Amino acid sequence: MVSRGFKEIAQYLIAGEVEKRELEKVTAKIKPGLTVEEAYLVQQEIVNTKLAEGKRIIGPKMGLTSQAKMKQMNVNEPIYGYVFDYMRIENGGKLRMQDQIHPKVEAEIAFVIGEDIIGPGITAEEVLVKTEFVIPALEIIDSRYENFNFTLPDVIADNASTSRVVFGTSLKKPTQLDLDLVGVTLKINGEIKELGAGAAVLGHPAEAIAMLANMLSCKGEKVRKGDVILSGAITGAVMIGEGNVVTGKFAGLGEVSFTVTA
Ligand code: OOG
Ligand code: MG
Repeated sequence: MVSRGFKEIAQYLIAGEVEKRELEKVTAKIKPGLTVEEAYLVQQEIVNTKLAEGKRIIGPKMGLTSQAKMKQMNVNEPIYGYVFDYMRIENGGKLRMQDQIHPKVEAEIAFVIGEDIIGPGITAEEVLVKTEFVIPALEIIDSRYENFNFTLPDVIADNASTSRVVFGTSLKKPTQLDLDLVGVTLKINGEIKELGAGAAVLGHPAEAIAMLANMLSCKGEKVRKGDVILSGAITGAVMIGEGNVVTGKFAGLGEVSFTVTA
């Protein structure tokens, strides 16, 4: 066991992503005592590296915001990470297995932010006022860790398993529907694998964005006008593989889909 700095841990994780290779957990291989605060510093190094490579942030994202996800991953706190432009797949497009390690899909409601949201003390109501549109989304997560097995600091350091995202094309004002009551089905090859409602995410998906604004405020950051933000999976994530046609259907928000190829 060698003690290494946050930059080196970030490089270790980026190598897993780029080389599509499963890694041993950071807390097992490099730094057993990694704290949550340190893990966010590792994540920041990953973000800085990607920005220096010319990649652009679409928005921060929230994860582990539903009981279904927290139970599935055995981690009991919401986290955030960052989604970049190179991760985006067009609606109806293709996810290539060769770009992934062991991908899973999640159905989420995304928020298109119309005005900066600066914590602390932000409420879901304020988020809804400052949200321009809500859109349906499918997130593809691809933990760099063996068997998607991690602790809270490990998954934070790994940019919250973020890998790809597909946004739907329908834009709804958040006042046009009750986001907590939006029913969602997640189908693979026409078969329902998971289903739920927006309320699974902290009672209301806007709560996740409020929590994000409040978490970001601890380091002097904010939710920004123009950010497109995933509020977290409504149901458990589902393993996907070559040949799968994945469809998320959201009541009042429309459909999102993609196909998995070799
Ligand atoms: C961490 C990412 C969780 C969500 O929506 O809950 C996430 C993981 O489960 O690997 O993106
Ligand atoms: Mg997610």
